[in-house]
Formats: sequence, C-alpha cells, structure tokens
Amino acid sequence: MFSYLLLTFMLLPTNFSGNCRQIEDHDRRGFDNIKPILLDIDGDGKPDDITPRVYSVTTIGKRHGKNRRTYVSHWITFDLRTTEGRRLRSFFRYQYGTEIADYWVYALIPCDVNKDGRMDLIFYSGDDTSAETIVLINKGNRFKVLPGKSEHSPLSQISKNTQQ
Ligand SMILES: [Ca+2]
Ligand SMILES: [Ca+2]
Repeated sequence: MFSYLLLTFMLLPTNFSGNCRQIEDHDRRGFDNIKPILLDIDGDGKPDDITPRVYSVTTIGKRHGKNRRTYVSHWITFDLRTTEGRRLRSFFRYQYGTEIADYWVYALIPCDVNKDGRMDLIFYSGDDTSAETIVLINKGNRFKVLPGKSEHSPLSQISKNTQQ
C-alpha cells in the first residue's frame, strides 16, 4: 500500500527550489511514521533527535438548531532534543488534515536556507494532487516560519479519490 503511494510520488515534481536539495522519496513518510528524524541541528557534528507527534483537535462549532457540529483537525508537531540534552518542544505545529481528508505524507529535510551557518529545516506535506512546503529558519532557540517561502495548494479537491 505504502510503496504504491511512494511510486505515485516518484512521478510528481517537488516545487521547492533554491540552494536546497530536492525532497526525495525516502524523505517522505506517512503520518503514522513518527520515528525520530536524525539531523544535526546545532552544528556540533552529531545527529540530534527530532521526534514527530500527531494529535487531533476537536473544535465545537456554532449551534445550528439543536445540533452543535464538531470539527476534527489533525496535527503534527515536532520536538527537538540535541545530543547535549537541550530540548525544544513543539517547535513547529502543522495541520495536515481534517476528518474529511488528510495529506498523505510529510518530510523534514535540512538545509541552510539563509546561509547563516545554522541548519534550517524544510517541511513538506502533500498528497497526489497538492502539496505544501514550509521553510523553518533556525533562530537558535526556536524556529521561525519564513514568510513567502511556503507554497500552498489547499486541500480543495477533497473528492478527488472518487473521481476517475
Ligand atoms: Ca547536533
Ligand atoms: Ca540558516
């Protein structure tokens, strides 16, 4: 099943360009894969642990008649733990879907986007029709989303799986 998805993604270009490498198939993982990602973030030459976590948020909407609609959104967040033991909890949060549709895969790859010597991160999420890429600038004690460097294709074609 998942290898089928990977095959599908091999045929799709990744839109992000610049001085960073392309996101490759082995970078992409399903949201059920929350194994730590090992990247050297603090630049000491030793890999640091980035641990993904996924969770759901239920929002209670406005009352329509007698019913109060609830909305479920699906999120992923990342915790960083460096080899020196420094922790940065939930340094980035991302909504990857709703009860209706989720993106299928995500990726987190390293790239010094602004060439300041600190390793930044590129987050990618997508499915077969759309994708989003977000640049996270490493500010030392936090990550800052780089404005204007995200490419967003909204989850608008929710019915895509039923169309042939
Ligand atoms: Ca390190
Ligand atoms: Ca940087």
